[in-house]
Amino acid sequence: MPVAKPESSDSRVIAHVDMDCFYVQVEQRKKPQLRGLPTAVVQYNEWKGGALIAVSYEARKFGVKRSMRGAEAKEVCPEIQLVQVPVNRGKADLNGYRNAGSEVVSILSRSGRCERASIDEVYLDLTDAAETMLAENPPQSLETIDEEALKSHILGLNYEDGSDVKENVRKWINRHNTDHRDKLLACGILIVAELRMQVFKETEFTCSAGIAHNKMLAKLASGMNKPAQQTVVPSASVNGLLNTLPIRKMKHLGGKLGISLQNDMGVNTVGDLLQFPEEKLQERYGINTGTWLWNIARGISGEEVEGRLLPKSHGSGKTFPGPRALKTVPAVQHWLNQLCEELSERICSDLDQNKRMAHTLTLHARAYKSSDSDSQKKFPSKSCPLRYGTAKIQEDAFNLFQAGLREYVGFYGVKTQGNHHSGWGITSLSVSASKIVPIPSGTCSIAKYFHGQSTSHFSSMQPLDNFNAEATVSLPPGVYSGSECYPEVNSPKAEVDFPKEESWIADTVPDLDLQEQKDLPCSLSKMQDGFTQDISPSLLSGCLKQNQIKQQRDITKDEGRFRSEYKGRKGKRLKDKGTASILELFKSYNPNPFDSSLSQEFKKTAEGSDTRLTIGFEPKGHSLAVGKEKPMNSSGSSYSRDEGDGRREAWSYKIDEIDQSVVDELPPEIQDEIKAWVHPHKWRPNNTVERGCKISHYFSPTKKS
Ligand code: DCP
Repeated sequence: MPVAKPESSDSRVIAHVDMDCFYVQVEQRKKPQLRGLPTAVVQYNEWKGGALIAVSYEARKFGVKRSMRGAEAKEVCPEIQLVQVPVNRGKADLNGYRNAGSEVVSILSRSGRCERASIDEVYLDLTDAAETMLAENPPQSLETIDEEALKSHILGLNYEDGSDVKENVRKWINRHNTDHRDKLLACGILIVAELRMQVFKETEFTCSAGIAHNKMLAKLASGMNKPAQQTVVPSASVNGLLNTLPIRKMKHLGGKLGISLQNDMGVNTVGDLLQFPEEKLQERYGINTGTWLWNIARGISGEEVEGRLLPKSHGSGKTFPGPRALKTVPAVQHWLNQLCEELSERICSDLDQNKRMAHTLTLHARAYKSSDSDSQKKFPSKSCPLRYGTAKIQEDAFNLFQAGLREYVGFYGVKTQGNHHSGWGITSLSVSASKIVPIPSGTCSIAKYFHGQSTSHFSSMQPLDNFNAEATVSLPPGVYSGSECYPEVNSPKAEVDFPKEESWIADTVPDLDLQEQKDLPCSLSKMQDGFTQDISPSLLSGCLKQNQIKQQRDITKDEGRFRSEYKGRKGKRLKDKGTASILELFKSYNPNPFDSSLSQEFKKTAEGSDTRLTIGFEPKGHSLAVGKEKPMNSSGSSYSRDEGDGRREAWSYKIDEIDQSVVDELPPEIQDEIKAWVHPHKWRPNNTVERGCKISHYFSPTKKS
């Protein structure tokens, strides 16, 4: 809930522009023969002719409504033209509508700060444009006023019976003896009328608009006179508008809060709120909400128009109503793959066109259990850091689903029911990509950007299947994080609306995929938050190709810097201690310049043992994780590639060759970890370790302890 600034004398000029029956207009532009005919766009679905999602104004006259199905619409309006939403991957393809919305945004954004609020809605802050007009070319001095502006509806403007409505509007716009705020609104009327005409000329789409001193009032006004009209809210008319406005029509009051105001406080219109002092509202609903309610009753809202032309998130979803509910894991996986493919395409084109990257992948589902007392339980939404590449998104989304399902039905339910009829059904699935941030300007290459993020909060050796582990995304310097930059989502209709970040899920397979990188020599692959980011060249097309050579140079330079810094600190000790050094291993191996910030694993294999010590080393973050695992190969050769583990870059190292001096070269906290892990009692401080008392002894199968 936004907390409003108590500004009662707001002199901004804000417009809310809303396209008329938008999907219908997009389809009519494609098929001009549909223009002027009662038309509706139906969702892909054979049942009863599919659900109507957009209805033309001609069809509305016959009583056709969005809640109807195609068959019902035909009953009330036999001549209605039903157009199906384009379909791709077995689901609605909204790209055409999104792109059409973008065309409109690009025109509207020419006049002031522009916020794309949904697929077909935009807020504009026209204050500067209005002030400039008032100073240079005020409406009062205009001899003729455009026809479109004269058709405006000015709330509170009383017409005498039989008087010329347009003449009244002209007089209002031309007034000299009025306050600065009304004069600014008069400028707003002219600017918005001009913009709407421009949109029509360039796109053939009509839109309606509300013009007021804040977003809340502008939004309320834009829907009052549709289609292709504009409505103005002078400050003197605010009370009149709100007095009769049903409380549930107000943004944020359509749900529980609105119901409580009606039932508990007897508030039926926004104006009814005026009777309560601020303290009373705060007492009942808390400080922020109480103040917000007090303000909206007076038409006060300090919410700013955000300068944002691009969506804050991308989503791809599909519903599976009634008998179409998904009842097996493979069926869910099939659809998840389709959704992820679409999502991947969209985030890649966002990266390519807008140089923006998404950081969070979220899975939402709606589900039911057929035999459950706890029928209120919702399928939990799950998020994890987003890895680029369709296969990775599909894999992660499926893992998120499985984690959600485990929580929803319980581990036992998932295991025992497997692929068979399961007692649960999924009625809606969606995946979304959020936390979309621009690659910082000044970052000359995308590779460098990834490089900057490699200070991971994850170790590469996280426990497998670490579901629900908390993790934090570290954004690179210069990239904003925090709630101001990711305010409440006003996400486009028909896209996914994201709840706040829910539980983070660690990747079940924290693989480094080095082999994959080799196969894709032009791909960029960097550890980001413990996950590998792969971006194929085809996805990055133009933007990446230009940068590749430079990226390689940047990374090699960065790696060099790291090495010299590290060496600077440790140099003296290295010299003294010869080559038996983990750092030397790291230095001597550079399979790929892009790998510099990937975790390198050095596996010290205990001869004859079936367990080995594995050390994951993050050069940039200087973090290290230690674990035991079964050896894949026990060649015992120093510095040999581990052949048994194709997925990871691994090194086998004779454990006998490691003595305390090697461990001494590691950062102290890592030394502590090793000491603690190896055996706290057996470890001797500084060079007092006995020759016969080697790490391998602790793993020896014959060792008794
Ligand atoms: N939409 C959708 N499903 C919904 C609501 C809307 O797919 N439940 C799509 C189709 C609409 C578009 O979003 O054309 C914009 O929605 P609006 O609510 O703005 O409605 P329209 O633009 O269709 O009509 P209006 O002129 O009343 O704004």
